[in-house]
Amino acid sequence: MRNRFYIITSLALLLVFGLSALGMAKGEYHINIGIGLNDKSAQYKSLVYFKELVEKNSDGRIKIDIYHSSQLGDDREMMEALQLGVQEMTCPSTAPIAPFVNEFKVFDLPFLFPSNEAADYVLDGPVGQKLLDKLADIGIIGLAYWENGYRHLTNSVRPVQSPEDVKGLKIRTMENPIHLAAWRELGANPTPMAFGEVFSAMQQGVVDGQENPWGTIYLQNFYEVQKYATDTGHVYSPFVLMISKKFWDKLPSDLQKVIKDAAIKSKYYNRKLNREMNAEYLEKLKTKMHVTILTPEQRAEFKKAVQPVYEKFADEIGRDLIKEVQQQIEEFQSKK
Ligand code: TK8
Repeated sequence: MRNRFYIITSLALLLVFGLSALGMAKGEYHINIGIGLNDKSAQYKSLVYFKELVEKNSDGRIKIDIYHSSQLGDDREMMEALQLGVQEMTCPSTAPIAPFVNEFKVFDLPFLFPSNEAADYVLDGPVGQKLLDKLADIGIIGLAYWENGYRHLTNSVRPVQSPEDVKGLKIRTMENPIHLAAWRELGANPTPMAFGEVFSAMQQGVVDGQENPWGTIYLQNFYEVQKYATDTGHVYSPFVLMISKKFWDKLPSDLQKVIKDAAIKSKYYNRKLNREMNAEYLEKLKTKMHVTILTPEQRAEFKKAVQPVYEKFADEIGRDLIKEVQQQIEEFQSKK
């Protein structure tokens, strides 16, 4: 009888200590981050940097696991999981955020930002912050703008030098009405699709082309199923590093600060790395694909062709918001 008592107590103690040791190893708080890109992307590498900062500065109280290549779902599904509190973090482009928070559509306007630096200025300024804050209404905390970058067209049919060449091409776009409208203005036949399906859709000929930054085109092996690329740079895609509000509200404020600080610090890391990688992979792609580099006059043709989109979506986005962003861009340009 006695023996049994001892055995049971020591087993119970073992279990309690064992679990708490496990708990310590795993951290008091556990964050799963999911993204669509693979583990070679600047985004993944920046998340590793973020994870290291958070784990170190929280003294191991927060433990982070990163899942790449849409293992946890596509951008829309992951945002829904954040709302429900069943996934803690993700980092989508602003385009798939727009169906959740309408104002984000402003960043989908083609040829809006004249440079990376102009984008930084607007995103890090009052308008950028105002939009991040709006995410709270849908149960998400926007931590920082990271960078996906300028998007460029690829296709498997022909070299593209003018809007004329785009006519009839079946182009995959992100799930966003402004992107669809812009490609329609160019005479393309656009189809919205989650990122995880893009490679096989191109491989099977369901679509002729897609558009993404150079790093993605190279690192996701898109060049294996796409012959032609053009540096259209038709839109700049910001990423938003975001966290579930349900999870956030449970965190003590010192740990919220650790996460917030790490998000900002890795934002600078991410932008620098992303710009270096996009430049490097453009050069690599030139050895794998037929790459057309547009003259400023040729790019202006594309810009002109998509202009109707601004007026068509002005009311939906909000004329004041568009004006505010444009004023910020002008402010940046005049400071240069
Ligand atoms: C990855 C996406 C991707 C985006 C797209 O989850 O869907 O084309 O550019 O990077 O956010």
